[in-house]
Amino acid sequence: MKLNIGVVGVGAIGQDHIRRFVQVLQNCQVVAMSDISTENLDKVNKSLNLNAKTYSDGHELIRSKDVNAVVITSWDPTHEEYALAAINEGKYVFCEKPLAVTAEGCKKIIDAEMKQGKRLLQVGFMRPFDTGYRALKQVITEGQIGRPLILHAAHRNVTNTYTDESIAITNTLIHELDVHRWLLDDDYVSAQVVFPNKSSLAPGELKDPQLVIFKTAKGTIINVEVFANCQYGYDIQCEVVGEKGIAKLPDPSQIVMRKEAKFYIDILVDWKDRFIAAYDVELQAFIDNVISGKFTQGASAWDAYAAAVAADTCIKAQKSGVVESIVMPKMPDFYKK
Ligand code: ISE
Repeated sequence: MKLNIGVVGVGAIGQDHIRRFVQVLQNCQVVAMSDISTENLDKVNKSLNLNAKTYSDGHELIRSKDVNAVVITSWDPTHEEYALAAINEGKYVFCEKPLAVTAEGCKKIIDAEMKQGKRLLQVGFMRPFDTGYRALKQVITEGQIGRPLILHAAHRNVTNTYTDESIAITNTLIHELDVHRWLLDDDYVSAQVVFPNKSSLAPGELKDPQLVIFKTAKGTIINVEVFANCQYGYDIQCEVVGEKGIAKLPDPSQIVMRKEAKFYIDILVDWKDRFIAAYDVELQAFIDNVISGKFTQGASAWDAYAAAVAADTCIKAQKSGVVESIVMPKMPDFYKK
């Protein structure tokens, strides 16, 4: 079986995923694409030698009989409406993160999926497919460092156009909210946000960086530095301090250079390159999930909801400055793997 994919939104990540479907992944073809820019659509068709049908309206693509799986890579605030529309059509969906920008939005998608009576949707959290994060999880799960006590993490982007600190939560920190929960097999119980001096290189009034501190149900303390305009590179760090030792996420392997009296390793700048292999595995997993009829791999709408509940609380904590409780509802059996 070949999956007939329609892609909603052909911005940076949309184009990158289309390239994967066309050149890297098995058992799929891109039959349709939508975007507000017809110029972008034509460019993608041409550059990949594709002949996908183009739409200016994502909803029209979703209704098309030719499409059996919808891949949503549009602007974050539009994910919810497209995911809901696709599920209500009974179509399979791969939705980039965030599934919705609020927990309430994610909950609507959960209700719609449960109403269809079977899993239809996978969310684009790719880090659990990264070999580095997988190795780190294995070390923790095998008890090699003992009980995790503290997790230190950083999510740094070169620059960003965010104008509001809350977007650094829903668009950026959302990855850590998902991956740390998966890594520690735990849930969050509280969050606090602390702002150091604002970087003078961050645009306008944006308070950047920010430090987000969580406590988990099992008692681990997590701190994540979110720095949207760090200038020097795209840098993802994660270090788990356990009772018996420390385990650290490996940096991407790069050539080590000795040159002109310096010893150095390049740092990536484009976030799409940092997890390039993980994106491939994640999207092949989606195709395999659909073909096998069993969503055994990848993040579910419930995982996205759990991350969004924590994200909502972080945004509240940005404003209040105090420790805010996170109350996670119980996962329905429907989402148990
Ligand atoms: C971007 O949207 C992503 O998804 C990247 O993975 C993330 O690291 C980056 O901060 C986001 O802007």
